[in-house]
Amino acid sequence: MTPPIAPTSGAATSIRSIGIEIFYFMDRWMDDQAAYFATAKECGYDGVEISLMPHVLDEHQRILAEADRLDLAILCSTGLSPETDISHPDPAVRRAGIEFLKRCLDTAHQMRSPILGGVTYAPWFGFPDDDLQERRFRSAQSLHEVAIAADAVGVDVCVEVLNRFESFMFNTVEQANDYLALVDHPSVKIELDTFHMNVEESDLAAAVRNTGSRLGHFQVAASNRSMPGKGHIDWAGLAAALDDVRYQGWVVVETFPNPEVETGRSTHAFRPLVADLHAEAIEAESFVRSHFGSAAGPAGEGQEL
Ligand code: LER
Repeated sequence: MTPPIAPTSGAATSIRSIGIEIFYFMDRWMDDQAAYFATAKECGYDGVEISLMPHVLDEHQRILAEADRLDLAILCSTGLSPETDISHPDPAVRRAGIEFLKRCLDTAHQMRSPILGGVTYAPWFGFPDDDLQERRFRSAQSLHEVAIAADAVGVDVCVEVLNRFESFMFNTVEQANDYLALVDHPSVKIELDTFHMNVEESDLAAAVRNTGSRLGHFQVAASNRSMPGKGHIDWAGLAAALDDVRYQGWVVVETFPNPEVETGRSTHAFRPLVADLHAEAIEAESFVRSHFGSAAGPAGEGQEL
């Protein structure tokens, strides 16, 4: 599942794998994620990004077996609850969060995922009214301990940069770089998503370059969270920036397109973002593979992670 590294001489390209976040196909967060793997495979994807919610940890072997049956790779993400908030002032809550993330890392390792991505630093949509800088310090300190466990199992922890309406922790690459400096461990990387970047960054390609070798995961959606290829993002410019930072990880389509169901409603889709779920997943796979599926780069130089 690791994409090949460029050979050692001459102009070179390596292949990037293309995935889809499985919630795209799902109505409710608690539905069985594995039930949609066959559809993702039919749409042409190399892998599926899943969320390691607590009940998923308990049944990860069944989920992995279904992915293996379909020859699909798995990428793991997760999220924290108010009870597992690693930025919380109460050390017992932070401890619960650190132990939860360590369990997710073990599971990600067993599922052969190179990353544990998502909102791994505080609860998604959590906006506390106490000192936010203290929250950032505590979160980074907790994540340092998690990173040591990540290193031991060879999985990178990625922190997703979200827009201001979904997290306070960091909303730009510049802020995420500052947070990573506080964490101070090479097993923690940055996850970027073109939808969030479009809200917060002045120049998306420059933001990718500013992430550099810290880029650990890349998600794509249009500027208005319809499918990649629509909207006004400069896809060719982003592809060039990924090449410049020698990104060799996955490129994953992520959107929650249906306003009639829980996954869409809770991510603020109040109008349909796709007309035909299946057909647009196929179109997006082809668009993303043609733009991002191969990484041009100086020969012999893999990504420095
Ligand atoms: C939500 O906007 C999002 O981007 C997810 O990846 C959060 O887990």
